[in-house]
Amino acid sequence: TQITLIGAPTDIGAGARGASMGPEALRVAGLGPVIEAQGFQVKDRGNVQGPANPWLPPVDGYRHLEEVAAWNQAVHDAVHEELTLGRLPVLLGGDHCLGIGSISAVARHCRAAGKKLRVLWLDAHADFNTNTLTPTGNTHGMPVACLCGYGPAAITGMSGQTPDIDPACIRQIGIRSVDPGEKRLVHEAGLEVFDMRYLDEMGMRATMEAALADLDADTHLHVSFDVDFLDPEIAPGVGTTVPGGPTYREAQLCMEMIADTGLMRSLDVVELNPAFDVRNKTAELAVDLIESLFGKSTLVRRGA
Ligand code: DIR
Ligand code: MN
Ligand code: MN
Ligand code: MN
Repeated sequence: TQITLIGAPTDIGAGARGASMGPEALRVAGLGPVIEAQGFQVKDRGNVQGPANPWLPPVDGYRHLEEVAAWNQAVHDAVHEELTLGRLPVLLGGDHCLGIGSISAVARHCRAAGKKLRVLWLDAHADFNTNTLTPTGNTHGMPVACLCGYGPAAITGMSGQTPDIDPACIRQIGIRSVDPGEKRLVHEAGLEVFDMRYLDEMGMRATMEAALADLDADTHLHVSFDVDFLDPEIAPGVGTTVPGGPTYREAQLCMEMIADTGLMRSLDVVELNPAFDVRNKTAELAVDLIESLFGKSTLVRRGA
């Protein structure tokens, strides 16, 4: 498999400025060479372009909807092109609103190729807000809802069909911050959420076994990795920290179990915010975890 890095330097959907510096911080932390060292060919196609962040208050419950749509279209086009060429796209965000463009492209590709889709959403947040439920108007809190058909026309149905994905294909892991209205909609849509309480009670191994159950060779596995998934003690470089996330070892196990499936075909790395980081350590941690996601393990392991 060839890997393509796609930068999307924007914080258009976020509540703090600075995620626009994420792609370069990941490159500086050595992302390309680290994936290459796992035996892959890596191409960095540089950054997609989009409008500046006007930093305005919400209109009709959305901040910067027009600009958010433009960034997502650029991401959608780039991700879809790489999938069509048979490559594995790695989206370097940028904030998590870009999951709309990325995953709608994956959904479009899977539909055309007759492949099943499983989306792993690693995040502190459910990202299932709508313009009426959101406390902030920030679209990085809305991508999962938009992909499931709860959103404005500009950023729903980008795959050519609404909803872009069936909520049943999503597994959310690490969730510990859900707004009150958002919580109702999560239950109504029937999202499968492995929240931090589930992780505390069952452990990361049983959680990942459940989240990765019923995959087959025909499944396209997409991983959407919001860096705020990680505990802020180890990953301070994000705009919206929530205490009580997975530890370093738990996160490593999560990534290694995904790698063991051999089914990951696309990846988002989002919400890294160098303005909040300490000597780029969160970027370095993200790269270390991505190394495991692409198959690095301490020793050769047999069986499952
Ligand atoms: C919050 C924060 N639920 C919102 N969401 C974040 O603004 O909708 N998502 N930070 O990653
Ligand atoms: Mn998120
Ligand atoms: Mn988050
Ligand atoms: Mn590693």
